[in-house]
Amino acid sequence: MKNLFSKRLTRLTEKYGELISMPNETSGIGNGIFDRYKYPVLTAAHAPLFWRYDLNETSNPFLMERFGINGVFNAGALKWGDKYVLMARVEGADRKSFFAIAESPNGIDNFRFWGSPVHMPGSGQEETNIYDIRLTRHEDGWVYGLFCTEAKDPCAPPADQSAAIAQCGIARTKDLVTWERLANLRTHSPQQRNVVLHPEFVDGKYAFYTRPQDGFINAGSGGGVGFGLSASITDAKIDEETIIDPRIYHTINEAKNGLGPAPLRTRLGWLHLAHGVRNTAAGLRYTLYLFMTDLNDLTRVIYKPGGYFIAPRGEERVGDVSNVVFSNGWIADEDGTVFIYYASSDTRMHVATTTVDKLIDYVVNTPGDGLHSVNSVAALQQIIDRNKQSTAPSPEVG
Ligand code: M1P
Repeated sequence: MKNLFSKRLTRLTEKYGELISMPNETSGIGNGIFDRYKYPVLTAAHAPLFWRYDLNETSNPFLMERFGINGVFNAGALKWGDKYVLMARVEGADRKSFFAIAESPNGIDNFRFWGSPVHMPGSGQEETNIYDIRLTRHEDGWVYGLFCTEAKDPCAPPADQSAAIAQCGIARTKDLVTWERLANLRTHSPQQRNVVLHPEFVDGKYAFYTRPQDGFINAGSGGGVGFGLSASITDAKIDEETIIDPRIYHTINEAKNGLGPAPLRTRLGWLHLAHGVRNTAAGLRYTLYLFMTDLNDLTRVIYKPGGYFIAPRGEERVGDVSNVVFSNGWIADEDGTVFIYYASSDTRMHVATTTVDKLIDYVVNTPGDGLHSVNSVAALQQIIDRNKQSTAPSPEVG
């Protein structure tokens, strides 16, 4: 038995060490807008062995996994000193999610989880599950985490064991270890998910991006990404939500949408990353898109490229909830590099890299969605015609 335990432990330790120190590299030639990477940056297998296994031979002679991890995805992100930090949604085999922090020296590989998961205090209200944190370094000096807090719908009939209510939980920290839980956000919408705190005060108030929704899954009359102000953060309440990025028929976000991470301030405007959802015969398809709002009027969209920015590709398309990419974390470095952390199919985390300048070029110069095929053809023809007139040598332009 001793042989079995120690052999297995040696093998597990070797494999784990190889995984967490594996270098990452860009994959393919890319589209000029961003680079994808060959390997995911965080997976269930990155969870430390000392979380998953009882490493005592007496109590676990077969060295069995005692706490299964199902997925690591939908991570908030922050530069912390010189480290790239992800606050991931870790989902156990029991389907409960919790948060855990992993850090990397370079943002693209060698992510290692901190010793223990985050012990997020409760809100005093019924709370079954917490997930999808957005981290905001606010100008008031705190780091805030806004996340979805979910509980069983108390009005659901006993036969319905899946009806749930989603609300926005709020917590703040100075060290990413100790979190102070604040009251959940109150709005007039029956449910909220994908709520994000803006990093700056607006008219002396805390500004929130929201996603009002009628039901747990369906946005219903919740018309898209909303915006609202609250005088208080310790007891946040939004009286008026303005929809700034509506759902639109026959686009990538016709079923629903939601903001990703907190927006980045650029010289031209606030850069936003969001997810859009459409229905297909195979189920919902989640893609990521970008838009930019005015620096002074945060409710005014000034640029919005048509279509998606990142869509699930290759193995990203398959997982627990297939055909999904989702992002709630990005990091802009001082040299202008942007690390976009996105999850695929509610299973694993990836990184894509680009620069602020490239993203600005993308939002300004990519044709908007003309909403009809005829307009798409016109936009395409414009590019073809410009290329025909161009003096640059281009043998393929007929
Ligand atoms: O399963 C895809 C995503 O579904 C939800 O996002 P949304 O509220 O926009 O539909 C969330 O549960 C999210 O965690 C999940 O990745």
